[in-house]
Amino acid sequence: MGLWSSKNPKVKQAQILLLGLDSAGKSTVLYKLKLAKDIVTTPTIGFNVEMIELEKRLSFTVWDVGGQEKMRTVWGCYCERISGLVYVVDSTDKRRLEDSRREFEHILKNEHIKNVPVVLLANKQDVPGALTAEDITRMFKVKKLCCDRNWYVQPCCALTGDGLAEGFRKLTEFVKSYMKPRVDTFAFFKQN
Ligand SMILES: Nc1nc2c(ncn2[C@@H]2O[C@H](COP(=O)(O)OP(=O)(O)O)[C@@H](O)[C@H]2O)c(=O)[nH]1
Ligand SMILES: [Mg+2]
Repeated sequence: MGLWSSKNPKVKQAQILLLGLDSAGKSTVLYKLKLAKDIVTTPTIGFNVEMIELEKRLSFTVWDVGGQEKMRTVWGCYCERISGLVYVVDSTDKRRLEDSRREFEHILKNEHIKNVPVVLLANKQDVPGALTAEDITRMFKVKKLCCDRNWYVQPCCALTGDGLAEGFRKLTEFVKSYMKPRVDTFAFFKQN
């Protein structure tokens, strides 16, 4: 669900959930977007949260929740009030691809994120032999799993930032259309 920012009513705020297995590159994505520079990440214990303004009237609060096995059990707790899901896949980690796919399928079943738009980031495209975005789309059965929502699979390299702007541009477009009817409903209740 979208919320109005208390600081400036003209700036809409959307909660974005950033998920994926540990070491997929979530924190690298977050800090590349936030700081536009390389940082050395350490495994995320718990979560990181950052506000990111990619355009003037829309601000994202991005929740980067740890991807270790024990943290995956609490992913569902972060799903309330989410307007967008970014799921990061390590396109080189073929051994754990099925684990990642299973977790992806599981999180999509959470009732709070029904219809919430999804951008999958096929990360680590700089590594030779990485699976392509098309491979990931097929292997994750994205068309089938996301038939009830807007979705997009973006190849990227979080280290250099290649592909991140495109992926988050798509997310912005989806989030705007996801929030619109909810904002209209809110306005209706205020008037009546
Ligand atoms: N080659 C390569 N390594 C990456 C990329 N993105 C992240 N990494 C590395 O993958 C490791 C895990 O990244 P991190 O962001 O901590 O993953 P997280 O556990 O999902 O938050 C780190 O050593 C990163 O430098 C990428 O696009 N290409
Ligand atoms: Mg992390």
